[in-house]
Amino acid sequence: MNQPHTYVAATDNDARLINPSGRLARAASGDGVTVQLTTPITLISHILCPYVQRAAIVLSEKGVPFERRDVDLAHKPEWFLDYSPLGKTPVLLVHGEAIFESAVICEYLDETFGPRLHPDAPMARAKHRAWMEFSSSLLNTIGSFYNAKEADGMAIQGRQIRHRLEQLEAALGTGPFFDGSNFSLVDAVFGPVFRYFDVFDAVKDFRFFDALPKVGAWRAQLAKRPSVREAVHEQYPEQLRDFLRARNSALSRLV
Ligand SMILES: N[C@@H](CCC(=O)N[C@@H](CS)C(=O)NCC(=O)O)C(=O)O
Repeated sequence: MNQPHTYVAATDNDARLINPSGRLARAASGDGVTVQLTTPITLISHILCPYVQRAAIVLSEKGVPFERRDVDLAHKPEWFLDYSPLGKTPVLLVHGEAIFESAVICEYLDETFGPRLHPDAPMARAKHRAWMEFSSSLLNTIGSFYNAKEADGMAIQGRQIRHRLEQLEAALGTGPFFDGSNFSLVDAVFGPVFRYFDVFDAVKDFRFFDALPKVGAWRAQLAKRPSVREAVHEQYPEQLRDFLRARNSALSRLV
């Protein structure tokens, strides 16, 4: 892993932050600055964590090689807690420095490596950030759905999921991505959200996506995207099913 890699950073400053002693050169084509890196980027991960997947998708969209190190969140190692003040994955290690919080990691990567995934206009960018936050809230609701102890509670959370998906339907344009033809950070954070439903669908027809053509089409687009597909291990569906079975929840009894 100590082979030098060449990356394209957005600005000279970003390139120096990534590798203070690296050689900088203007990219021959287009904007950006090439920088030689000798320090690998490490994504401290958990096999099922949707927030980790966000970072893995962004790294992949930008063609940045990285090493993934999975931790057992049930038995957090000391070195992990040193890097992660909240004890959560993901953590991105860059040149020995740790960044925690997935949205912050995504923004850092977007400011540092091309191509830009956020829109240029401040208003559009603010809206994209807001929908990223919406995806975090939807992930929390999905967690409440699969953790609900009784069927009634699960049904309440299921209605909340449906409501959120209806809100998304109203916010979407003509596609294929959230921002038309551009794959953006919003797509990167919704890929892991939709992945849950592939496993839920195999358990029962919850009809979450009925009569939501735009959300359905977006979900299908993201499921095909290589960066989204490759953000998890091949055994992910079985691993998620095992995890759901072990929740001792209403959903566990159906899995
Ligand atoms: N706001 C955080 C959420 C990360 C998060 O909740 N990670 C979960 C795994 S998916 C975690 O590490 N949980 C362990 C714990 O809370 O103890 C982010 O966006 O990075």
